[in-house]
Amino acid sequence: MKIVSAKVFVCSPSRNFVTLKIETEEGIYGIGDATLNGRELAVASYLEEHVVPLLIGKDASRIEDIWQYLYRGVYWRRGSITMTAIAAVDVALWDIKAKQANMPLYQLLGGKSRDSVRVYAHANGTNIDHLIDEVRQAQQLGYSAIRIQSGIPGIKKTYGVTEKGIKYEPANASLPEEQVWSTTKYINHIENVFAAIREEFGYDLDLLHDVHHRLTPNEAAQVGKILEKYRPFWLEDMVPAENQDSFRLIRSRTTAPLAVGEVFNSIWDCKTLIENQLIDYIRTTIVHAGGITHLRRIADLASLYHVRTGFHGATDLSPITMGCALHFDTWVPNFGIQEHMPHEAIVNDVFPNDYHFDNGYMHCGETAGHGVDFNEQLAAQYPYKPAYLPVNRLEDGTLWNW
Ligand code: GCO
Ligand code: MG
Repeated sequence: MKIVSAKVFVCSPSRNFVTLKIETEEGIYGIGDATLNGRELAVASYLEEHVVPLLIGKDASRIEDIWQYLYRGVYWRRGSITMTAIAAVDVALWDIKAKQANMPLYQLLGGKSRDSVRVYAHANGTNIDHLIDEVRQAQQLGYSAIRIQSGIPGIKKTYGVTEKGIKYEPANASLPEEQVWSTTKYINHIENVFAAIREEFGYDLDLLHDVHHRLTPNEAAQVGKILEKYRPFWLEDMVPAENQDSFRLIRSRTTAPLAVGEVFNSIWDCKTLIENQLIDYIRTTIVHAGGITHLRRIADLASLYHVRTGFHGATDLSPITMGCALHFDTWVPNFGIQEHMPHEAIVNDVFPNDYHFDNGYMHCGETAGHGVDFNEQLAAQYPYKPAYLPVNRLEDGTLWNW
């Protein structure tokens, strides 16, 4: 199973994606996602300049050894660029191994632990009435878990709230858009949002909410205390988590379940949080945290401490990551929930896949491999476009977390 070629593709069918294709002497190929929103070309260049030359001639079946070679063997460890590049290689190699075994990926991981994967939808309202409509629409599609985000009076643009009907995350052409944040306005409003949704829909629906790293630990504890009576399924990214100890303060003051980790890239980013049972859900993804090989270690560590998975699944992760996540979710014993934000039709044309949604659940397919392919010819019609996520400032102009 000698690797004879590894190629990197950057395309933009409605948004940017970086894709790695590894081919073996036997003609079996594997596909990996290497997309890091707003920093796409850094990963593409890391792969092209520093990883592809090391892969040629290596045995594609030695997934673990290649992982260690790219992690330990590089001296400069971790970081989102490195770990995304490693993930792309790892996923492509798992794809090859599963194709060689003529099995869907979940079989190689250990087989099914469940029949289908529960996913949560996004309901984004410019105001509470609009949010109620969005929640109702999601409920009608069969979702029983819905993330609720609402515009905040007095704040022009709020994270997660896009124009009506547009589900995908903003990544602006040209330079980053600057937005304004007020914690006071948010805290004054968020209880109204939960109260209104509970009043309208009752308590059968699981409600999730993403604070997107905006609060201090003490503010997060206040929000947890305010919202816990509305029984959220989780409160996500209440604070930035570089300082994992921040969660001790939040945890000691509220029973609201906590989710974190979409920006983590290694087991070291979540070790303290998991070992001290400071969180309930770990959101670290295959694409940004070293692939299946590394995420499996994180999930196993988490399982010792009653922490469940709740993988990031926004549309800036390509269908390759979604396909792999669904195989992983189908196997992983300590599964919690999976984020679902459907890709646009053109994205599914560029990345033909065999997974499907049905009534609040997703199902991975039975195709050998991870079940997602890449249409190079079609992708070539959508060249890369520079795009950035917004940045945030406080009302006095201080740069804040977006
Ligand atoms: C989520 C995330 C995303 C991120 C996006 C950044 O919970 O889905 O917060 O929406 O903002 O992935 O590129
Ligand atoms: Mg999030």
